[in-house]
Amino acid sequence: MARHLITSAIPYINGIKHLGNLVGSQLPADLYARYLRQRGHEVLFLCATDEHGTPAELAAAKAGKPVAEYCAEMWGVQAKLAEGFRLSFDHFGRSSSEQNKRLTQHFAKVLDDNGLIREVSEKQMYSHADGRFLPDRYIEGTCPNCGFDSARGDQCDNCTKQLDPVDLINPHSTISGSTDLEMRETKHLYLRQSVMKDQIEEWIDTREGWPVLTTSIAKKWLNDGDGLQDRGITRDLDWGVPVQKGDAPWPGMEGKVFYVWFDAPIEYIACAQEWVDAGKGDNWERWWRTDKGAADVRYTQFMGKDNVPFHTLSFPVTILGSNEPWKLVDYIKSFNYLNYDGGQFSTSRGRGVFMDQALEILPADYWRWWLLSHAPESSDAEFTWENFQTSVNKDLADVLGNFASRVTKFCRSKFSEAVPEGGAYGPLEEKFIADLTAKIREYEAHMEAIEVRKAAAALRAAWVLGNEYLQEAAPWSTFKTDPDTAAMQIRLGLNLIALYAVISEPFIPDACADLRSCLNAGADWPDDVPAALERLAPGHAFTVPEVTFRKITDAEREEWQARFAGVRT
Ligand code: B3M
Ligand code: ZN
Repeated sequence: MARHLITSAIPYINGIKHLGNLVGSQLPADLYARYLRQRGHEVLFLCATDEHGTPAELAAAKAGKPVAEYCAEMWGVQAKLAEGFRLSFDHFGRSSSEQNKRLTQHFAKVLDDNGLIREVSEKQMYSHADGRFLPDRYIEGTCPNCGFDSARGDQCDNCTKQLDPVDLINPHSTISGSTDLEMRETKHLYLRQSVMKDQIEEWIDTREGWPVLTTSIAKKWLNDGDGLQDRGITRDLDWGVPVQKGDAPWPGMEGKVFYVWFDAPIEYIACAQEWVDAGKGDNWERWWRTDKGAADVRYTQFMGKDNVPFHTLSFPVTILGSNEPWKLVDYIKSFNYLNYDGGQFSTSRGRGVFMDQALEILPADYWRWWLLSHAPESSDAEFTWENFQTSVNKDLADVLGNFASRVTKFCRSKFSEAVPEGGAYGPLEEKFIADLTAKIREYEAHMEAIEVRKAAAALRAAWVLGNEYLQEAAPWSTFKTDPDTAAMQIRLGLNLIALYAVISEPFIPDACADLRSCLNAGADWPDDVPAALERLAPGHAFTVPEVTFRKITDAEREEWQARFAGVRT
């Protein structure tokens, strides 16, 4: 038994997330958290909303609400959707919390004490047409690195390079479209990332077994071009963590806030404090302070590939630069993008299926299964309605659901709603149990390595083994000549449903809970597979489950395809 801290990248507050966002961080993080809990580990699984920065300000303005009110409301919406998808966070916090404000100001102070912050008088884009300084995201232009013509002032979506607005070629305001921009003098704080380049590089180089996607992105920004550059960590905005040195004012920084990417990862820590302050835990330091027990914690982060530079470079600079005993991440699992039906999911353009819409049309398990079994791990993946229909109908309805329904219904009709007795296993059963054991061990290995697709494939294969066994054993014909053997086969089948309802839980928790309750079965992991297959003893009562998974019809598929072909309004 070990202790595992797990965080998912914290979703921006501005609006409901699409399925591409979900599968890129929160959902696989949940898969892993559920699995580890089932295996008896102590888990703290945290997520929060990312509430600062210009996107929040903009969205609130658009909704005609004060930004604090807008954020509080949207936090509620996102928390409810997270519940709907059965994301099992121990706490779903808010980066606008008091805890995060204090901690962010604390980090700024210690970084400054350690000589890692410098004040820079710089010129910033002021837009005459808009009458304001333009935050990075409100400026678009051509990327100096790759030539992409809609690069934003903070980052190029095409090549993922972190940018500053002044780097852009031909910049314009995205508010007014105006190119009447003027560079005006203003003072900002810079985090001296450059002086920590060697330390960060050494840290990255000594991470063992990290996914190539994670390390390659990190190495690229460490070694390409100008390497790890100092980074502005303050902004001219109203909404955010006020720039202070701890609880003291920071002369010359009045009216400024910290950059959203400075305080957002700090929320991972603050969230653990929120968890304690909400009365759900009693000690956050044993998860986050290596001097208070967190040295024994294994910390895993989940995120989309666009977030990797901030988690491999910027946040570690904050942590290491503080010289305080904070826990550093042990493993970063990153994901490529999920595309939608021939294009990209897009929040700004409302393209694709969003979390609320998904739950309106089908229960969470259907989405969880498809998304996780098609997780964009080694490359980008694509959601198509055809593929979704096929996977759900085959894997969930035909293979798992059908198995559960056939076995329980046959038992009810030929024996009773209780596990029949039957004789001893024959060679067919011995071979099946050996194969199943091997498959489950393979599944566990993939789960431990967070190989999501491979884990899904192994789980599916374990379901298929059961179907093949049933097909071969054919208790419905055996019953006619040898009811005792048929009883044994059904006893095994019922136990197998109970076993599936445990090992499939990280992927499809609702169906598993239903099946376990119909079978009056427990949730212990099948460490010993043959023993687990004898847990439901002869005479053990059960009820036939309602349809566990229904099929998606062609008519539904077409309807949804048409409904989600356009742009969300
Ligand atoms: N909110 C970006 C995103 O949702 C950002 C992640 C912050 S993680 C500290 O993709
Ligand atoms: Zn670029």
